[in-house]
Amino acid sequence: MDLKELPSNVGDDKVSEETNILISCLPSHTDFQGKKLCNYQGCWYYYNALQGVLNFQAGFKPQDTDIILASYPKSGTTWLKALTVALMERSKNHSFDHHPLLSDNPHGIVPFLEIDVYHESSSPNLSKFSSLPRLFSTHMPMHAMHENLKDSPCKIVYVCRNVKDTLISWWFFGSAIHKMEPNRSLLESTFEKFCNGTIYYGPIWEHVLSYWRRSLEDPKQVLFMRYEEMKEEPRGQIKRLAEFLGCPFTKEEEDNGLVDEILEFCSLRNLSGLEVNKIKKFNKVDRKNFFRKGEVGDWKNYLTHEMENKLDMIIQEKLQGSGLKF
Ligand code: PAP
Repeated sequence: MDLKELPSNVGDDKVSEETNILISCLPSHTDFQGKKLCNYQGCWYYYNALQGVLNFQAGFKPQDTDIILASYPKSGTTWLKALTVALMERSKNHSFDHHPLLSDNPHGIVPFLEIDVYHESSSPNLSKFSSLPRLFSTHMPMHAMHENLKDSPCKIVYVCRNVKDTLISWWFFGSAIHKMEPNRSLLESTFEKFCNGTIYYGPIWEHVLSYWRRSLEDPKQVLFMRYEEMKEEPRGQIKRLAEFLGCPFTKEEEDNGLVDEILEFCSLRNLSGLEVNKIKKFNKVDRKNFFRKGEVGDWKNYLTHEMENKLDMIIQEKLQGSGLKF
């Protein structure tokens, strides 16, 4: 497939001379289509994404009120973004009639630091983030942001998802953006790469653990959320999110049913049905591809027992002693 049709972070045409020199010293790998990845600070990036990470690390200065929504890809990012936007906007948009989520995709409203904002420059124009708090997102692991954030009280919300469902979601998404049928051969290669960690933003265990540990060290800075808990008890989880963000629901809002209204507005069914999420592209990806089934346990329909056992063993080994379980 022509690289021009793929998201630009997947390519290698935005890389500076200096970054090329760095890359030549880093461990490297290729994905199933031969696109190049390199390992920087323990995480695998496509070359353009690495350039974005380096630009971010060189230029990002947090403000105290910044909010960063973080995730491993396919873990519930779109949902978390929509919920956060709806929570922050609720004082302005009581009726949901002129809501920002009606005119843009959650990814357009809450851009990725390394993939969008700092993609091409370490000093981007941040004027569109003039209203506070500034809302950003990232798929970088926590340690990639450590130096930039170490003296900042800014808040980070991390959403984590069952590894097996994340893998299946990734397989479907990867197939869709490459305009392929989600076939077994691609599932098997995605599975292998998940297992050995050589996948974009992988290894997933290091990613999740980086935020898990930080959330234990400083629960005021990092809120660790789980996709499965958001599905199981959405009301409790959205209230937890609102409290962490410093905008808890008032009794009046609760009595007026606002919690349920926001949940319904941000539901997969509602968001995927909005015209704005059906027609346009985000970073060359059809917006509709960010919405699929949104189920817990969909992996059972696709992974063999052998795959399940292998992943379980790896998960157990990697998370041992961390207190985190899947
Ligand atoms: P991204 O990393 O590319 O942004 P992300 O949003 O993290 O993707 O994950 C996509 C998954 O979230 C999809 O899961 P599935 O493939 O298992 O179905 C998608 O369906 C699901 N998702 C998107 N929006 C919502 C939502 N509003 N509620 C619940 N799940 C959602």
